[in-house]
Amino acid sequence: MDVKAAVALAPGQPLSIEKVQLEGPKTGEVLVEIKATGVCHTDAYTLSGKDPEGLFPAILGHEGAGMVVEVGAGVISLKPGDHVIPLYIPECRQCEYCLSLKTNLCQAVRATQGRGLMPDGTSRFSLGGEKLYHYMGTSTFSNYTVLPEISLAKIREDAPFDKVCYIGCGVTTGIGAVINTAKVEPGSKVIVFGLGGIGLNVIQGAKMVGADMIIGVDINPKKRSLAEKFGMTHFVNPQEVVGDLVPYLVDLTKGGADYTFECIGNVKLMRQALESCHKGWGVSTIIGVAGAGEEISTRPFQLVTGRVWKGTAFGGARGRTDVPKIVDWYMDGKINIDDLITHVMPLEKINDAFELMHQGESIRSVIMF
Ligand code: NAD
Ligand code: AHE
Ligand code: ZN
Repeated sequence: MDVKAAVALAPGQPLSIEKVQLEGPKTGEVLVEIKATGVCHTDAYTLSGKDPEGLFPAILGHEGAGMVVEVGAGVISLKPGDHVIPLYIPECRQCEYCLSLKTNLCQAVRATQGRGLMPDGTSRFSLGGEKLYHYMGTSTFSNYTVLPEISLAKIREDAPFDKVCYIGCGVTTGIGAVINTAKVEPGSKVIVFGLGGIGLNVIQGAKMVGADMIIGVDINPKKRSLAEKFGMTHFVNPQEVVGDLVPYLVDLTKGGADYTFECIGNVKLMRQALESCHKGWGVSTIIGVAGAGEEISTRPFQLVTGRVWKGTAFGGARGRTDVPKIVDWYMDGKINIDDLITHVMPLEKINDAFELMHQGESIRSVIMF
């Protein structure tokens, strides 16, 4: 079938709106009509050419919501009409990783997904006869896409697509990092580096679990008021700090934070986030994605003296199990998504969403099909 998609033809170039050809679902696959998709910083990262797994031409997008149109042979958990959120980390419930219950990093389709292909090693998308790569197993910048059954979370039908699409990445990543990965306790002191679409959800999660002090660090002062609305108690602009940021934060927290989160993708700030942690027990969680070839460093003494460095993908969430619950939280008013969606636009305007992100003007832009 012909579908409408924003195609990343080459790194660093604007997306191109094209009529693309999409093959139907094969065994174990599902055709989904995407109703809405968020634009995450990771899409911009891959488009920039800094992602070692970035392939071109491709259809990016990994923060969608939509409806099942058709299922391939052998699909048992979904049927046409079901509402779904695509998962860039699937949950097969059968692989060594899923069965370990120690990680959410299901590996069932990871190898082919990382090569921009469906599990059988082929692509369903093409443009004028030329193969297009899938992206993160989701390719939500298309009004129709094909995914493995295990890469779809079935959600309730009264949840609005234009809001819950954000649960497909940013909301779950931020809140999940607090609850599943760091396991922040009530009364904690927390520092969040980066107050964008992820960092504000970390703040929302920290507030939910009862953190006392929630410090937000960002070079953009325009992020302050929304962060305060979500529970930030102190704002620090590194450009206004006299001297080094780390001793300033250690002083502000009277010895260091119990938990810090890096939500930018900057390896220098990852180090500062670790070193702002409390001696003996502080835990720093890396969420931000750094460019190809970049490395983190610190003095090993930071770890010897009890600080812990962690990382998280999709907030440690097991998608098919946890995403429907997070949709319920939203529908029950336990979490705020609406105030984080600052811009809504049609697919034709998707390059504006990237521009707004780069200008620091948006938290989340949502594309509605
Ligand atoms: P965003 O662009 O919305 O937010 C980034 C924020 O960082 C902005 O507010 C910006 O002003 C701030 N910032 C930039 N440079 C800074 C500096 N030097 N000091 C302080 N603040 C600075 O991005 P986002 O969508 O929130 O994504 C954040 C990061 O998280 C990205 O690297 C993204 O790829 C990554 N991410 C990771 C996961 C995961 O599963 N690990 C999931 C989603 C996103
Ligand atoms: N492809 C990159 C890494 C990108 C990355 O870290 N992706 C995160 C999700 S970011 C969502 O906005 C993730 O889930 N990683 C786990 C995985 O298996 O991909 C690289 O460096 O190669
Ligand atoms: Zn994302």
